[in-house]
Amino acid sequence: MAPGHGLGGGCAPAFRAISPLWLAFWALCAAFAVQPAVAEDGYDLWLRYRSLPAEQRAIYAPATAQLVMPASSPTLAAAKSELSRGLSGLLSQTPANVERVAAAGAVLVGTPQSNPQISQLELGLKGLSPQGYVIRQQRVGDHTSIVIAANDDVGVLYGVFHFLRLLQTHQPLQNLAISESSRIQLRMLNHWDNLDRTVERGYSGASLWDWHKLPDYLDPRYTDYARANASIGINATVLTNVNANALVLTPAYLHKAEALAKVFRPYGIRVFLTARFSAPVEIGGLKTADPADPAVQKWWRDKAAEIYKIIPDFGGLLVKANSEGQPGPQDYGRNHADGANMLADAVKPFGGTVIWRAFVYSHEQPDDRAKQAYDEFVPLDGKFRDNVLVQVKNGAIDFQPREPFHPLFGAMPKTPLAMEFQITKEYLGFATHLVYLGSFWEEVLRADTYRPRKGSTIAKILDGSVHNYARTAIAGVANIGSDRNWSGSQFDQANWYAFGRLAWNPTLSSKALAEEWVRMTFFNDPKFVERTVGMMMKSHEAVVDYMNPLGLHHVMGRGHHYGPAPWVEGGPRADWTAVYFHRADAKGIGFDRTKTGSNAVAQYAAPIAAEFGDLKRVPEQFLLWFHHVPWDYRTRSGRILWDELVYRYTRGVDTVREMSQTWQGVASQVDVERHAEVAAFLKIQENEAQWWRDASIAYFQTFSKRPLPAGFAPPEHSLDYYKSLDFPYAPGHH
Ligand code: GCW
Repeated sequence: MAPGHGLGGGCAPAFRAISPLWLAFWALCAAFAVQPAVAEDGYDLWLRYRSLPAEQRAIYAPATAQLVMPASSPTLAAAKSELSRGLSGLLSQTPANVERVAAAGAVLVGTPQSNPQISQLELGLKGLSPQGYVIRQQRVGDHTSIVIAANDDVGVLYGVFHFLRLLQTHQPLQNLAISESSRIQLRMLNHWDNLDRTVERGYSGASLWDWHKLPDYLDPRYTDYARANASIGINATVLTNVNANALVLTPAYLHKAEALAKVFRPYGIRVFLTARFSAPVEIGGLKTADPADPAVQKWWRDKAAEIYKIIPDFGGLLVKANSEGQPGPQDYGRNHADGANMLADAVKPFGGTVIWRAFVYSHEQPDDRAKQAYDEFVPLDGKFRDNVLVQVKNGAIDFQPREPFHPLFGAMPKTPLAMEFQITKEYLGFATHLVYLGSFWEEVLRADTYRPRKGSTIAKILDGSVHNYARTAIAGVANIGSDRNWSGSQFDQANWYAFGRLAWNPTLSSKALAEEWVRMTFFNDPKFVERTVGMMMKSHEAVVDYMNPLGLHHVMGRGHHYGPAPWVEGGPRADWTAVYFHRADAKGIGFDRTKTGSNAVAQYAAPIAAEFGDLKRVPEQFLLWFHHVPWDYRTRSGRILWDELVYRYTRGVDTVREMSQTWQGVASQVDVERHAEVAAFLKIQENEAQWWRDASIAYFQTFSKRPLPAGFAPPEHSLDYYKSLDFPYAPGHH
């Protein structure tokens, strides 16, 4: 039986069609006590150290027979235990510990301080970033050894994970000469986890943080969470929701956070918390939270001192202020810089950072919501303290299936800007739609802002090279919860994985990352990898097609954001409706953001503004994002707009169907448990893609008044039917 495969995966697939034979074969397997492998529920993530095929073991085992790795710190001990765990799982051997390199086949691991052998080698450690590392195969004395070395212990841990990845993905060890430096300093997860263990926009169970049992009970999952994050280079975690609860800053909760920080520390992960701007009133007994008030400033200074006494390496505070009802400095006539700077001054003596979110749109502001963050923040450039970062979502609206990059990137040269991606799939079908986000993030990271000149990609802005930012950061809104598979679905693990790897190096290829992940998480067979990665790589385009083709956006169900609802109108504010964004009428559809409309295009650098603002040149994927286009407008395919919309909606559904078939086709190469879960979810996705297509077509047809192009099936139900669907208990909505 293939290693790591359940019984169903191991028995010959050809028999499956012929059921009596299949049954007989199965019985035979059972009779010979072929044990199903450990239940494959996805818990192990990509750190799945199942025994490698004999061929690989024959290569790797001799090369790793001995381990020279003093473990003089908790981080080195964690690294050593991971290496032993990995090697014993992958190679069924635990290397012997040796003091000196006694024979061929040694792995030397450590820093020059922790391992005397490393201090004697010329390894090129000087040029590494903090937490960077090298992995080399080289002569040490008379022997060829593998050296995993770094300047700091966390770098060693990262090097160990990288080395294990090489084995997991069957890479050659000959002449290894890897030198890895991170491009971005703070690589963080943002948990939108509440103190009652609900998770805002969470689709993978309850919060991992069991606040009630903390600090005394430490769920072993906390350690596995830290291992998984360290394996992809994540070095910071914000434990709590940006829609913050001030209670997390009270002593009882700070001690709970301390307990988590202790678990994470050896893995190089620093803990951050969210700060509710009105905390001085809510838990401090003050009458105001005005940042200009000395008593308020003192309260935050004292609070910072208290936090750092409990958690000495506390990372800092993440703040959502004056956005969607959260309190903030504007409540007192102050601006975002006033608010951020007050907190920055409080944490500064302790080396803390304030991360201030730019996801703001005012309550009164009647202007295009897409313009508001830029309008509020650009005038504040240069006004923030040097320990403040401004965190900007990838697009100007809100994590839509596809958005053009946020115009703030490149527009604040004197303020370090951090990226906020959303790993949890709030607008992408939740956990049951297979959508690999790596390709979308790559699209955003490679986008050229032209600020101040051509070649200033988002990746280069984030890594600080364009504007010489002293601080750099990237955040992903986590998709992790208490579900056994962590992320709500097997394939959603790939998004956590790709986020971490891109945070380490935003120029990596999303396809290469998908390949790594598939090999580690499932199986190394080249055909399997090709098919599975192929399915992942078309998944983002598919969801855009069936939900939001041609630049449509914000047409989902109200509140919970589940399913199509382009008819949403009315309610508390226009920019929480769908009609505000698609603007369909008898003439056409789309939001005019050119000079004849809201002129949001003008927030981009001139060459981009010219491209997006020109109906003839705008990339078609953003057509209706920037233009209101007549129904009979001829698109690049030659089809008129209405037909093109129908074509794309339909193509999205067809792609999901193909994905489902691909997955059926690899059934024999995947353990039954995970295969069945993915297959069932793909079926849900196929039905929901059809629903998105049909409901959208039924609705927009009431404006276009055009027939469907020949050969395209009409919606299955009436528009009234789709409108009548109601989901009061859709997950993730609090
Ligand atoms: O995407 C929207 C979500 C809110 C979220 C907000 C934000 C945390 O619907 O649930 O609140 O963005 O990013 O602040």
